[in-house]
Amino acid sequence: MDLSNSYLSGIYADVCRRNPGAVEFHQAVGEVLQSLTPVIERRQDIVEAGIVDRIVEPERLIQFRVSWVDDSGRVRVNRGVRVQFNSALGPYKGGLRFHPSVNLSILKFLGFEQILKNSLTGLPLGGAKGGSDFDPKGKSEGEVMRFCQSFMIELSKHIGADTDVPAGDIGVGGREIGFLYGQYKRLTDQTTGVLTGKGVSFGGSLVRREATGYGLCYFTEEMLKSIGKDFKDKTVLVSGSGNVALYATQKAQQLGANVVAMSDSSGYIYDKKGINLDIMRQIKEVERGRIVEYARRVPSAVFTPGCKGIWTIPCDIALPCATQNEIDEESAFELIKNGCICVAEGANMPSTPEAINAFIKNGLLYGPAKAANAGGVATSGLEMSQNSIRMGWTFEEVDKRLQEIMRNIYKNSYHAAEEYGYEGNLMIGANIAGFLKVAEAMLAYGITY
Ligand code: NDP
Ligand code: 2IT
Repeated sequence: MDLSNSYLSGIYADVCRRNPGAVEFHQAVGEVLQSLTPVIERRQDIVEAGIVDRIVEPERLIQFRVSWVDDSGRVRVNRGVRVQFNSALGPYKGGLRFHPSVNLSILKFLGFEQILKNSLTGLPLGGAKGGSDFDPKGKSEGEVMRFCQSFMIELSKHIGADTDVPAGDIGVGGREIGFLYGQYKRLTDQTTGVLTGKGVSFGGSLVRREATGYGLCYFTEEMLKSIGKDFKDKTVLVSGSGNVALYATQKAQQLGANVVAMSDSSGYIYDKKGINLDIMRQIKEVERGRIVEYARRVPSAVFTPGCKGIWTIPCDIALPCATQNEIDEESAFELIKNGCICVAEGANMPSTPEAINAFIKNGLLYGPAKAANAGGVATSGLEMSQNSIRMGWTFEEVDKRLQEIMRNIYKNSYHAAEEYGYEGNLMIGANIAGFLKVAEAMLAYGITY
């Protein structure tokens, strides 16, 4: 990590020392610290109050054992974690990830980015993340339910509608939120909106399911508008085929784009004619199947094993919506070589630092995750508001608010970059705009915090 400011490089060194081996966390912190260089040069008050020193250390980290019994009667043990990173702006807020790769480094990087993302939404939300190394793949419905119930027995002691409000992420969708919420309700006798992403019949918000993908496209529209372009007739690649990817595809198609490829962890499909989203949703949402199945059902589609190859397909716009570091420098150069003009991140930290550098140096529009994918958590914030007033808004009402929020995030990120001398660099702008709001709150609270 090349940090020219000695104060910031000292903080980075401390983070590395204190979190040995946490490479994803180091990566996320390094990017933000680099972006904050011009702020630190102007704001002695932020330096003196140790705001940056404090923001990189989680306020609280809870780790617990999750025991459950599989269908064959065997006792299984997983690890559960909640990283309550920062509550300066509101209750801790952020998703739960269930995936075998989950570890403290990944949850800290996600929790850390969530602080700034949630700040960008303009809603009163702190930052958190949690999850487990439990792998829902190949598990029966009963096993997933028993795992979720056991997970919530411990998590319920640490969350609450005004203290910490979890939601979904990789491996945690509507089904898991239902099991988790049902168990919380049973344990506490509370029907407050302690989780978001709930089913609409029990307090969920319309548009929450679609929100991350839709919000990503609304943000991308703003980026394209800045160079006089839009989605119409553009060729788009969407990696992943989970919640974010499916609804990014839906909105991009509604806006006139031709989405030609999607993927999962086994490989990608290329369908020149454009993805048939009904078939894809049937395979992914209903059958929970593998993406190769799409190529079996759609004659114009070709399946290729391995996920990286998706970035070699010529496109105008790339929307990575699967997982961290899925676009490395080599893939970035493939995209650039093939004429891609815009990369907007639906997943969290999907581009490596080298890939981001390549995008920016080559003049692509680059929409960083914490701005571009904030529509999901923003709509979670709207779900919390609806729960508090005991009312539900219409689809159109929530969608309109989501669009406004995404436009504001674009505007604020753009202006922050401009103000600090990096016009057009949305990564620096989003990091600065997100940080400053949290910093002002922490300055006001004093130092015991
Ligand atoms: P889902 O579990 O619904 O889908 C995840 C998709 O990404 C699947 O297609 C999955 O393939 C693929 N994937 C997951 N891990 C890997 C991996 N290690 N290598 C390759 N492919 C992988 O999750 P979401 O759609 O909710 O999340 C996708 C991304 O978006 C994540 O980065 C998440 O943090 C981010 N995000 C999610 C939000 C939300 O509201 N859900 C909000 C903001 C960001 P397979 O099925 O084969 O594992
Ligand atoms: O990464 C994210 O922003 C999410 N997984 C959504 C978090 C939320 O609380 O809705």
